[in-house]
Amino acid sequence: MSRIVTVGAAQLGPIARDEPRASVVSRMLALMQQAKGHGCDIVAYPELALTTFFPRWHFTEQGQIDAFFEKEMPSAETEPLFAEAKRLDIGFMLGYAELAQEDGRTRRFNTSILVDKTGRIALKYRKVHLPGHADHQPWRPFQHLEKAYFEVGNLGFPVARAFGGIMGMCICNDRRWPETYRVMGLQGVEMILLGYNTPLHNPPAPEHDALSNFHNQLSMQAGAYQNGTWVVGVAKAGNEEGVLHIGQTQIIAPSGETVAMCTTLGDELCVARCDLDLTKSYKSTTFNFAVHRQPQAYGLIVERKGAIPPPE
Ligand code: CDT
Repeated sequence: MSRIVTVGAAQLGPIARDEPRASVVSRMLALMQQAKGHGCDIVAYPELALTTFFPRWHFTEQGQIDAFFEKEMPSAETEPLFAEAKRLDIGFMLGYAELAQEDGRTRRFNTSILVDKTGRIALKYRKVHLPGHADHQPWRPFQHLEKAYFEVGNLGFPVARAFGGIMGMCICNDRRWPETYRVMGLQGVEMILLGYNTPLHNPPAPEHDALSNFHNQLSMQAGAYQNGTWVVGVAKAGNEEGVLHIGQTQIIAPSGETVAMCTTLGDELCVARCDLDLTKSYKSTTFNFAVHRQPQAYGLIVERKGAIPPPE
């Protein structure tokens, strides 16, 4: 048996602060058309795909921040993505900054949506693991103010039946956390789509810089293997407003092996025919959770308050 979903991972090169959304959308449409040419069922874009990675700057005016957010989806500017995808009979995953009116107040999330081939939003996810800091830290060469500009996502890690399988999403820093994959793994996820903006330089820990690409691989390949799922990681890459970002957009099989990877730091598509049935041999043997997981024997140290003594 095989259940093939052909995926195009659509890496974007840098987006300038003053690049209009219409220009970014036309770059994305070009990649979507390429993906269709390769027979893709889905094209996946990076985190915050419509604008530059704005949390690198400290803004004091809320209006300046909100200019990077989408108040509706689709909007006049993003509708061409929905229209072209429907015309081409292709689905897509899109990351964007979401401004929502919810619980009687304005809320801001780092969000991604999975749109099926009919143009319906089949799944929505709001980033849980927000990296960086909430206060302006002038000592840094660039800021990482996600904790100031976004709330922690309030949707959990949902999965949905779409494209003939069980699909999930996460966003950037989420990929470094085993909980991300395991929560979806426990729901039977077969493909996780994720976008990222990862600076090569980590100001609080420059000793990690030389390992940025390795840590990217390590996290996603481990997440795929340990949960028997496909993982599709899509970068916004290159030198964006003076900050270098890693590329390595890639598609990873449930074996943990990378089967396709971009080789540039610009707009580039890599494609793989992903057989969702390849998840089965992992989910039914080594990582058969029902048989081998021992949750009753975990919980203890991490959940018992005070189990880890404070430092002397
Ligand atoms: N966008 C985002 O989440 N970036 C973070 C930077 C963290 S620095 C280690 C990431 O995890 O790639």
